[in-house]
Amino acid sequence: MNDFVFSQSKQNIMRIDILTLFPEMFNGPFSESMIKRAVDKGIAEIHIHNIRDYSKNKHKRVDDYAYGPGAGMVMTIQPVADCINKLMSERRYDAVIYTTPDGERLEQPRANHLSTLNNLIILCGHYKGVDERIREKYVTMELSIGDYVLTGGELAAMVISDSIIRLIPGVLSDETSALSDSFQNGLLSPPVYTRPAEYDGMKVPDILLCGDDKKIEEWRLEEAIKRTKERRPELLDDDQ
Ligand code: 6GU
Repeated sequence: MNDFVFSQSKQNIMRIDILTLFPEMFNGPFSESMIKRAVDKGIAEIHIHNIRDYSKNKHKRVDDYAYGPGAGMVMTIQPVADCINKLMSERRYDAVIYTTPDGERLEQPRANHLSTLNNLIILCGHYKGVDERIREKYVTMELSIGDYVLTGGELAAMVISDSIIRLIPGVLSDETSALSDSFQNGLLSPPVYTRPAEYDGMKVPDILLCGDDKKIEEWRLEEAIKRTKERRPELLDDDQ
């Protein structure tokens, strides 16, 4: 087995095991930026498992024709079950997530909840999906990242992992910044500006230069509400 491991430390940290047919896809995104920092700091561990390594088929096959008429390949049970069983014999998992367009849509409250857990498995769907019996026996949560179809569940697994890991305390340099994200208060974010105060005739709103933090916070909230009304009015309809 040549599973890749993105990790530094072993203690009391978020562990995500990702089962995929395309392990190389994870090298770039998980070796950069925020996720890399979380791994380097020992806050998160990400283990990528190549499902093909677990195949007992002599050609290392991991898929087969769907029963019934029509085209389409289905991920077979054996390699996926063997990989999940091995992991489950080593530690307790809080959730086994399957990425699929027919899953529940990932939204901020779900990411918040997942970020409080310790051990997660993410199974990346491919082809026409995995044999239904894997879903029945092992999967506890089926997630989609939106109403469009991707080639496979890998990009979705990266999106899910990123949305979770950035919320773990100590990952973002300014811990409060995750709390002021769009969606955390049910609103989109207000506009932001940095120096210079004037560029090519375009000015920063005067209020941001007034020095009164309370006034600026009020302005930001107004702008956030205005932006949410204009762009995503349905966010304001809900319970708040
Ligand atoms: Cl989780 N998988 C695939 N293949 N497509 C998707 C998706 C997942 N979420 C949105 N589109």
